[in-house]
Amino acid sequence: MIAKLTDPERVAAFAELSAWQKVDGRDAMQRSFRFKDFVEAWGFMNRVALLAEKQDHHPEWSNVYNRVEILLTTHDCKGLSARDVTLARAIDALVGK
Ligand code: HBI
Repeated sequence: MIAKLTDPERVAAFAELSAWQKVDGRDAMQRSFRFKDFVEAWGFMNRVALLAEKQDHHPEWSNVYNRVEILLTTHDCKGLSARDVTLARAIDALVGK
């Protein structure tokens, strides 16, 4: 069973991952992305999908044309865990933060 982030870990995570926001009513983190067009957005989603598979940790996400919304939380512990931080870091690296 993966552990939920402690409060200090959560504070540190949001400080580091400054492009990610808290989610009202959920122990989760979310980030919005906007790309040149749908093909760029789709390519990004494909790369995130491969990261998620490699990490065995999957986002809750949506796409409208050139926009992608990603929400990360860990189902197993019903909140934010180190897996979310790891995936968020990897996603940020795809877009150069
Ligand atoms: N993705 N976000 C998220 N949370 C999980 O708990 C999770 C997952 N992907 C796969 C996964 N767990 C597996 O370890 C099984 O628990 C399904």
